[in-house]
Amino acid sequence: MTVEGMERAARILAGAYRVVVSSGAGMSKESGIPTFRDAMEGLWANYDPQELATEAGFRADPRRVWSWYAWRRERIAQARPNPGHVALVRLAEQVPRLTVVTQNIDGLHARAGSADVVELHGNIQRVKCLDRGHAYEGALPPYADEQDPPPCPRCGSPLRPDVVWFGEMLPEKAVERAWSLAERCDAMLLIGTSGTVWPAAELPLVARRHGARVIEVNPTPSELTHAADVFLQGPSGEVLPALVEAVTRIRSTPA
Ligand code: BV8
Repeated sequence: MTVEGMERAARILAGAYRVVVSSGAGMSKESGIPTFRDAMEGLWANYDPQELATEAGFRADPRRVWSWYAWRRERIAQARPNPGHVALVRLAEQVPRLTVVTQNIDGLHARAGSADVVELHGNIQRVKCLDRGHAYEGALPPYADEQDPPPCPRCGSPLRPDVVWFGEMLPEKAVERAWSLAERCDAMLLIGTSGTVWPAAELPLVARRHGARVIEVNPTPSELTHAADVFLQGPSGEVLPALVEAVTRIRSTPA
């Protein structure tokens, strides 16, 4: 990450009215949550997330998929927002409008204090039933630690995590809001995503097409780096605090 790159990125953000952050699993890596592309750890080393995170995978082996999510929920419960999440809360105090659009289901942006978060792929702390979509917010029903997916209290069909599985449509309202913000923003801050999962990967391309400047933060180039005006190479937990400090300095210096 060069000093010039950081300065350029800070100037873009300091001059922006509407900023959209688009975050992926890399944002939560420094909170101890493995990304999808990390070799799946321990118990899950030999399972493919793209097989488990599907309705077919759930119907084929409900206990295995329910346990995978219970294991992930447990890891997320022990995780804390990292300095990258906190830096985005600080950034929202520096720019007039900032919305976080995330592919992550861990809820860490909200837990860090981000007030305006769009969850494109749902949230692991919510469950819904397989047949009717009856949703249950917040603390899981008392049987959450059961091995098998519990029955929906209203219709009896198995409960499943309220997340978007591969092959499933994204929540309509989240898509509408995210794409409309991407079309209208002055700058998009793209953080910790490989850009391999669609349609979320399209967001920076939409923003760019509508004249926004795109800044990417990632330790390695992604499939979207070609669309970035500035690429800040490094972990978000280190880059974002430095970036927001530079934005704050520029915005507090009289023009
Ligand atoms: C759909 C919830 C309509 C579940 C997830 C074109 C258009 C539309 C669909 C498709 C399409 N092409 C293909 C598809 C199908 C599919 C898809 O994209 N497949 C991929 C694999 C090719 N898309 C879908 O199925 C979507 N549905 O479009 O519906 C439809 C319906 C039927 C048929 C066609 C279309 C639904 C996709 C949502 C799936 N659900 N999550 C769960 O979590 O269990 S996806 C899940 O994986 C995450 O949410 C996230 O989106 C994705 C992981 O990606 P990343 O976040 O980018 O993370 P990744 O591990 O890949 O990379 C980590 C990055 O972090 C790396 O770049 C790394 O360098 C960086 N990093 C590492 N350390 C750090 C760091 N960065 C910063 N700091 C660090 N310290």
